[in-house]
Amino acid sequence: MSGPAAAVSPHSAPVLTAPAHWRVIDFISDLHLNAGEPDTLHAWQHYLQTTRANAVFILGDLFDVWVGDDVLRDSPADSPSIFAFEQHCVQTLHAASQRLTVFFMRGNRDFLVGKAFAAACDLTLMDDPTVLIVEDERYLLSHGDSLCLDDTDYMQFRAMARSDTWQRTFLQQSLQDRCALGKSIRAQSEERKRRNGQYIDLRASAVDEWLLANRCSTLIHGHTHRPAVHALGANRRRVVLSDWDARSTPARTEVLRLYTESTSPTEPTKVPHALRRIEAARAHLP
Ligand SMILES: [Mn+2]
Repeated sequence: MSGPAAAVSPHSAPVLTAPAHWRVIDFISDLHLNAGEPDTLHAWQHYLQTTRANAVFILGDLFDVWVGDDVLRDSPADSPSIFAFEQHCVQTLHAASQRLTVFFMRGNRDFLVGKAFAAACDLTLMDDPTVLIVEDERYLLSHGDSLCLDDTDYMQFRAMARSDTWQRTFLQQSLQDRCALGKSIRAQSEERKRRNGQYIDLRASAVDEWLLANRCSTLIHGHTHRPAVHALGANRRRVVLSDWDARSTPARTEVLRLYTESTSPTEPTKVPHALRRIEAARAHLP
């Protein structure tokens, strides 16, 4: 839909209408894929190969870090690329895109994902936020970080890092320098979290404002790693996705699944739709 830096007014979010033949729609986010966690990578690959969803929406932070789409062109003649992991993930997404429809929204870790990545994966980039209409019901999709307005340090960084100038300057540096810088930005952010001693949630008034402005009753987002359904006023709700960690006990590989009107697995579909949390390994089941 747009380039990496595109600023979108949350008050007139782009709209995507689910085609009538979609029966099952999956939402995932915050997998934080990285070469150091092969179990989570394998769980995600198996999920994409087996899910019965017609469409998968990846709502940000699929990657722990993304330093630029040119990692996909890195192919040294005499040794494997240090970006073999990223290249492998792109192949996985491309294979999935031949079987189902894949959408990708950038998170705060992979905001430098761009058009070359989307083309290589054969997927569709989405703006944050985007309205998804399923059988007349309007869902607002977001990564969620842009609503954490009380995290002032992060909001400052975000404004800077999403600017064209910052991104151009960053992308002009060598891949090695970008990796080092990415690491230090992540370390600073972890340090800030430790100092704050608590996580900062989305600001409730801003959530309300976004939902109202886009005539949606449900916000689906990730980012906070605090899976929950928050009931808001006036029949509105905020559904928060889980992060993934296949090595934790129990493993966290959660998929939020939406069943459209005609496909409720065991019972008549709840109004407006059944939303269920399922484990990735069971994604092939009804
Ligand atoms: Mn995030």
